[in-house]
Amino acid sequence: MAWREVNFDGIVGPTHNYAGLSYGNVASAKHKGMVANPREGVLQGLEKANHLRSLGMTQGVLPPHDRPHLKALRDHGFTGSDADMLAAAWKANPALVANVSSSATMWTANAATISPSPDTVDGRTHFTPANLAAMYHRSLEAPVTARILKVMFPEGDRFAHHDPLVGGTHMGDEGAANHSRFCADYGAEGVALYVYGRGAFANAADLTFPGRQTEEASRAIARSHGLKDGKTLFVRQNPAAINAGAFHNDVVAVSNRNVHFYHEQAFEDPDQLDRDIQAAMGDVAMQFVRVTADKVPLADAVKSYLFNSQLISAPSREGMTLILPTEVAETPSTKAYVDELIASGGPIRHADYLDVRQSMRNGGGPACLRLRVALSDEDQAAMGSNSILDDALVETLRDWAKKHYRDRLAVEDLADPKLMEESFAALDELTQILKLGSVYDFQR
Ligand code: SUG
Repeated sequence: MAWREVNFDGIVGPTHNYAGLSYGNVASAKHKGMVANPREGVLQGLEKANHLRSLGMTQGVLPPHDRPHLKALRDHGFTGSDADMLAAAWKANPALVANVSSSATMWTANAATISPSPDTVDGRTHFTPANLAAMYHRSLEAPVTARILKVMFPEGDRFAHHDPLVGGTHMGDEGAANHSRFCADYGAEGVALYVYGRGAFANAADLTFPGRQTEEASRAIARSHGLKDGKTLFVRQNPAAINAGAFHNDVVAVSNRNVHFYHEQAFEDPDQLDRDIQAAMGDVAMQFVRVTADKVPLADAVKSYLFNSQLISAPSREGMTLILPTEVAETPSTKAYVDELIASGGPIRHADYLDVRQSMRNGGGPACLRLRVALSDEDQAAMGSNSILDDALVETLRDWAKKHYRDRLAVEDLADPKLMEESFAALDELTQILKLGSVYDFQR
């Protein structure tokens, strides 16, 4: 039985904009008010996904969500037609409209936490959509994410779905962005590392920015997924990293199979963590690629998103490949580091730089844009929907994006009822292309 890691990239939505909504995410704050180009954003994302496919990876997509999210406006007491509600909400509270219009669902590393079947006691792959409780605009995502995942991975003897955690920010959960899985191969039993920002009931006085993920949330997910004894680790993110703008652990660390690539300031005691991971892995030798601050200062890591790269085992290449944002090539310390890393003959042999600037300006690099799922041939055959890319689907999605997306979107445009109509028309067509059924509220 063959196994692979499938990356499901979030398609950038038609309302992609820069409203500066995420406190603690320095890129989002820095680009607040800038004019966005949703069409360029969606095409950059598809280009990245297609690049992975060209390397022999199996590549899927996840759709954007319905924005503006009219259900949220109704929950705020707005009534009448869709256009009436949008107009009244914009008049009453433009920031609310910006929040319910965000295209943040593109960052699918935050969609869910997934434990593949080799790691679970019942031998099923478990999914928990992230509640994203820390940020209002993202807290709207979980119900639709849950519906989409259930269509793509039907509940049954292969796939098991859990409800998003309840408990508000005390049980704040940001999904796979704070979860790493180490293994010899994707189909072998793995070790899950959960990284949290704070304890749910502790006073994290050392944080200036929000610690979005709590330890209790991480432990609840590991428990409900039925992970095997001795195969889970929980560690706190270094508060210095959060305060420097690493609002998710995947801004300072990334893993693939037996390789952990991370900044030395990602964790308070990296030596201890290396030992703990190695002990849990048993006979499988880990390779730790620790980047020191004298080579790459933490600020450069956060600015360039060096660690928000995708670390992949491409079937067409010897050794692992880093899929990096072009910002890494433009930052002298990170460019020099990557050149040295590739020349060193270690496990990471290739560096591919891709332009995902539309997403990067909101703090979303290559790794934020994808949700990883380890799947066997049989798992893949059991999937629902038409969400795995082939030549035809890539072409269809490019044409679809060019037909529906604007090339200019300022925050004020979010008040435009025509944008809402365009967005819903695009998404309605997309659910047909991806064979997802009626997953959006406006279709129900
Ligand atoms: O949650 N940005 C996202 C970026 C998520 C990146 N994901 C990972 N690191 N895995 C966030 O902060 C900004 C939206 C705005 O400002 O309009 C935003 O939501």
